[in-house]
Amino acid sequence: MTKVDVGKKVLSANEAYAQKNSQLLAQQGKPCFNLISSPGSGKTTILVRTITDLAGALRLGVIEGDIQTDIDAQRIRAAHAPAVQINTEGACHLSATQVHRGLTELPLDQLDIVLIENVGNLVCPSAFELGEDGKIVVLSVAEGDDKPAKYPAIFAKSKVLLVNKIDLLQGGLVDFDLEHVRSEARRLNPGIEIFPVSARTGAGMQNWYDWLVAQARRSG
Ligand SMILES: Nc1nc2c(ncn2[C@@H]2O[C@H](COP(=O)(O)OP(=O)(O)OP(=O)(O)O)[C@@H](O)[C@H]2O)c(=O)[nH]1
Ligand SMILES: [Mg+2]
Repeated sequence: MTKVDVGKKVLSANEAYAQKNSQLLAQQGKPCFNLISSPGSGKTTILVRTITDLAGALRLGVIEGDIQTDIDAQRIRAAHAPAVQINTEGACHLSATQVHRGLTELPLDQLDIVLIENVGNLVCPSAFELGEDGKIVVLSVAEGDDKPAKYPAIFAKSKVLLVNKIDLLQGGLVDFDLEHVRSEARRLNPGIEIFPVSARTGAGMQNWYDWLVAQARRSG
């Protein structure tokens, strides 16, 4: 009986498209980052504030991944940036094939940088390369400071950790030890950049903007 390694084949198809995406982005000189987090950590709020605050300085385009609805793409378009919504219809992560479609639908020649908001999930998206230049993990303080230890893969693979909702730390509304998260994330990934931010108040966001602008300059 012939054995078919289905798992390997699926992964290979994804890898082939990831390579295509990476080549397309390199040809066009556009950096691309993949935002990954649990549902509700604030990915779309961060993107909307970033688009608004960097208007005139950096042109962002967004590929939105959700199981259903185009709510997030609508929020991006309301901030006056182009967005392509992809519905995975149940899948817990975006595939490189879906991202390829997103890249062909975005007006790449009018953009400085492409950001992908992956499906809200701290586990599956970390296993699928999309052809991006790097992953960005978002952890909100309401989720607890044990998350790097419990979900190490995404913290180990990401270029940047955005610790969001730091406004909630005031008044002791949540128990969250930022220094513990810093040391755990650095234990898993010594090179990771860590930016504590509040997409609600804007606190700390300038550090993230400086990093993003530097990535675009490097590619431009
Ligand atoms: N207090 C506070 N709330 C925030 C902050 N950022 C986002 N939120 C709130 O958190 C909730 C979820 O935010 P979203 O931006 O939709 O989160 P998301 O990660 O895009 O969610 P999914 O796309 O469903 O995975 C919303 O009610 C936001 O207003 C923040 O910095 N501080
Ligand atoms: Mg979202």
